[in-house]
Amino acid sequence: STSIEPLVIATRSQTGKVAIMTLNRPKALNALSSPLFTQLNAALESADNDESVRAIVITGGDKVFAAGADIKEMKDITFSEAYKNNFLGTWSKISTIRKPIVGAVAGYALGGGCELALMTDILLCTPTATFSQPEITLGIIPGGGGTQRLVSLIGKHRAMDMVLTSRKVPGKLAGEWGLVSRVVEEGESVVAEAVKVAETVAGYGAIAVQAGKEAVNAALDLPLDQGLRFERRLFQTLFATADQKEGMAAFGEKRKPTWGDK
Ligand code: CO8
Repeated sequence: STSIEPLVIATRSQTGKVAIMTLNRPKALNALSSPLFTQLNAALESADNDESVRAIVITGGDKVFAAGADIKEMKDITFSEAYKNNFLGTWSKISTIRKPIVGAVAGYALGGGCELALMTDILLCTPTATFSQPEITLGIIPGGGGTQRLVSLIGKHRAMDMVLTSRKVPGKLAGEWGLVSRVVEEGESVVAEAVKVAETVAGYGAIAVQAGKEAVNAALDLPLDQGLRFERRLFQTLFATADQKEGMAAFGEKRKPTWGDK
């Protein structure tokens, strides 16, 4: 067939509330090429702007997440090209998405693959997944936020161990370290579990979900006093929403709330 396979397959969960994005370069272990990221960014942007989507899952499927940036594409890039074209500059678009993103990692999450996983909001993996930053073995360092995000997640010494020795961290250990939110049972589909988690979030009011994501992310940027003030202001703001009135009324009336996202 001459049809061109998409590098990112966008589907929906059964309820239609969760947009599922599956990296699709199986022959290259989902190596993250520029065209792949262009497609991922476009899919993310369209999901973020689509009212029917309430949560997003990013996965490579139940075999491999991503074996890193595409080394074959990168190997001959010069400094001037990288600088002029802002190489990797657009790869962090995912961190500007307002809707919650659940990552599902099975198999390799290496280099940029590990960093892409770290950019999600809730992260699930299998016990035998492999997280690693092997950039040092290629004469480079992580370029997609790995050095910064790992420190806040697992602390300086473990981050240094990963970045400077290319240590492979199995999913089970990643769970113990707090690199991921949840480790699924051996044999369970991490994609199916991630969709379940995304459906849970998708069942809540979209405004409170967006505010929760925004507030938690602020903790990474702000000193504690400013972060607390930001959280309190957002919290107070939610009393202007119909969803707050509905949520609390439903509690009193012992019924399920109906969110209007208003
Ligand atoms: N880039 C390009 N091609 C790749 C990559 C990659 N990162 N990883 C695997 N492939 C290709 C292989 O070349 C091979 O292709 P071919 O059949 O044409 O030779 C195919 O995928 C299958 O791979 P292997 O035959 O090597 O499979 P194995 O099971 O023997 O080994 C490994 C699997 C261990 C994962 C091995 O492929 C490997 O070490 N890959 C490279 C891992 C790596 O170093 N990743 C880091 C890349 S640098 C990086 O990510 C910089 C981050 C930049 C920031 C990104 C922001 C989000």
